[in-house]
Amino acid sequence: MKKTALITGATSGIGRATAHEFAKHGIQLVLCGRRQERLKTIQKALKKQTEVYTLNFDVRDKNETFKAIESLPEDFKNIDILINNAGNAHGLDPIQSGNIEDWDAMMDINVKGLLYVSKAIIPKMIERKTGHIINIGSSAGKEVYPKGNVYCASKHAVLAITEGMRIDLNEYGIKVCAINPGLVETEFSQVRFKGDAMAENVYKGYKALQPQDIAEIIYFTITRPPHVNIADLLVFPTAQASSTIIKKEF
Ligand code: NDP
Ligand code: 8X3
Repeated sequence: MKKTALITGATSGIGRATAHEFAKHGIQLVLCGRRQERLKTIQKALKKQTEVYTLNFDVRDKNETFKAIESLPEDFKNIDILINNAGNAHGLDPIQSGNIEDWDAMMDINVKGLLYVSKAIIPKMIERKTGHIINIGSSAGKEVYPKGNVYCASKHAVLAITEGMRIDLNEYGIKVCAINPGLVETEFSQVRFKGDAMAENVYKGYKALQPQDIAEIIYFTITRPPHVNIADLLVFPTAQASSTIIKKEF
């Protein structure tokens, strides 16, 4: 039977590439994001390959999040695969000069938003005693780097939540996994640096991971046999050895 996947942050980067990868394999999709026009464009591009339903909401707003997920039509209500991907870094500042609005955005989107979406979807997975949750963490969830303070904290929280989910959902046969990329060339740095030209330098001088690389890893993860759960996966570009050690060639 056709599986249904819900992907948050499907309008860009890793989420959008995952939508394309899943569509290629005939997985039915619920695509989420705030940018409605982009959702519609992606839906149109994928409709020959699979059924696509779009949900337009901000994960920071818990009422909007629950309302959107509750509004899913019958054919899309049973989510087999949840990709908790929506998130971003906002700013790169020492803790003493960090912007409180940036801190709020990162904790509200990366941590609380992921919790709200999960809370809306897990009960049906429990009822059906099946499901696969993939949380997109980060190498920043495994180590803290200079000026990364709150973003790193939000991704450390994603890893703690992933472990907690895996423990609590174990008895229901639900698989839970964290995929933790290093540097991936997406709109991530444009968001972090608020459109500043600095964003362009982040991926210069080496080959960063591409969104498609992560999408393929996600697809591999969800296609393991029923007894295999990839629980936690760290992936760097070859040029990257840690958050701060990157071999650049200029
Ligand atoms: P992008 O900026 O390209 O994509 C971010 C996605 O998140 C967009 O689709 C955006 O959609 C969505 N999003 C952001 N804020 C909200 C919100 N408030 N409500 C709903 N959706 C939201 O970045 P990436 O693809 O790189 O990021 C995806 C995930 O991967 C994030 O969790 C990020 O932390 C993580 N990651 C990224 C890495 C990188 O180097 N790029 C490395 C490690 C992890 P819209 O604006 O339409 O709402
Ligand atoms: C995104 C990767 O190194 O910018 O999570 O934090 S990094």
